[in-house]
Amino acid sequence: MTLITVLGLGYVGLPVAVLFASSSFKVVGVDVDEKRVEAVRAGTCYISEPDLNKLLKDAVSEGLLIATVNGVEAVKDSDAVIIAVNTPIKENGSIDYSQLMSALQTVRKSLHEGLLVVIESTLIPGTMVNVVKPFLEESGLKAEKDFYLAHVPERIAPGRALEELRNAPKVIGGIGPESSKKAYELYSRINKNLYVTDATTAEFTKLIENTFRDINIAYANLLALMAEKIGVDVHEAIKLANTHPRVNIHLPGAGVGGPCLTKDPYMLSSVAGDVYGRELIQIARKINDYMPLHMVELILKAIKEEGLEGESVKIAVLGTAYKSGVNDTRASPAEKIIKELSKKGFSVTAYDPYTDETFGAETANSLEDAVRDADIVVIVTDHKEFKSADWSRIGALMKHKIIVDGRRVIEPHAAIGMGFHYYGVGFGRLARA
Ligand code: SAJ
Repeated sequence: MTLITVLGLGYVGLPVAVLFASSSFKVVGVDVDEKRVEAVRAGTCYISEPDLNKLLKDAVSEGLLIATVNGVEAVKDSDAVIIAVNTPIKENGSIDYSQLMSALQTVRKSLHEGLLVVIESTLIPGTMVNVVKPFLEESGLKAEKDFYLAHVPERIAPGRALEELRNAPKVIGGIGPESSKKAYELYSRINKNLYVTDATTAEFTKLIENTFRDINIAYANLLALMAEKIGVDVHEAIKLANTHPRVNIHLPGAGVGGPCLTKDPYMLSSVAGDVYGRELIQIARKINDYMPLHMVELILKAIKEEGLEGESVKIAVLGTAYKSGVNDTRASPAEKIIKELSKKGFSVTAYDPYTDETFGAETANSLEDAVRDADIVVIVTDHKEFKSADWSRIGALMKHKIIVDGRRVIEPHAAIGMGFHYYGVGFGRLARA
């Protein structure tokens, strides 16, 4: 039976480990965090993903998935090792490879003939060839000859991990043809939709996907800011523009969060050197990073126009997760919005049906609790629970019926029809009339 070690049991590593274990592999999950290891051993899932809980429980009870903090021992007996650790961005904008290097150190200590080493973590183009390969070859073993090395970048969107691991196309970037072949064989057991290339192209591919999305969202956000100036409704304009068969403008909003789109464009631009036009990537990031502050501007505008200045304004923030349907709050626009509002001395309450994180705001236990006596409701995340909420009841609970909608959760004219004063990203004044 093929034995796989997965290094890093986070948002990517845990679903990967569980899926391989439920596809009849024997999997050892390794994490430096003992709490995670204990949780997996107990069959408890600490990540909210559809079906993951049950598959994990089954895999553990069948003995197909075990967990340990001892990576060196685990790799010793393995046929393949998959590295799924974080490669986060540092304060100064550079990429922190410390977790990756420590995982590679673990692998190098137990590197042996025939081992396939796969890295799913996101990498700066050139890392596999210039960093990973020489580092592992210091063991005396040669890649492509004694062991195999491939980059198989993770592509899963939180909230759809298992489904995407099984069905979303996956790029296999071997350091050479033998490595690609071995990685292809392994991944074809869980996913039939595989595309083979070289390691550097795979690294580049991963980054250009997320940067494409970030730039597209930035364009939508820029249009939203312009629409507010011109007075039109950006959502209506985008809908109309998208009727063109070759146009697909993304959605503007309260900001771009999550661990990927906020980081990968920086990783990509780090290899741009002096290429003409490289600023495109950075300016898109800047626009998207500005959107939470624009939300605060809209809130201040509402306070002024509604004559609430000088009063102790109570604001209810709906949604702290970085996107709809997940409990993940990493780099969520809500953090910036809440901190900025609290700094200004407003009384801020936050509610999210998926997470308890409130970034220092007062915690509400229900939507009703959050909006009761509030002057302004601020919608940051487009959770389905907010879309289907009874907005006339919400209005009845509020002190002032003012909405600042960052995600077009409510149709503005429906809200206005219910007596709300509606402010929204990209919703211009003429559109209101
Ligand atoms: N957002 C907008 N407007 C849009 C779409 C999204 O403002 O039109 C916002 C969301 O609200 C969220 C942020 O962007 O705050 C990011 O959400 P997302 O759904 O675009 O992406 P992620 O970060 O959850 O996952 C992305 C995915 N990449 C692409 O779609 C190209 C996923 O497939 C990757 O695996 C993941 O990054 C990753 O781990 O790299």
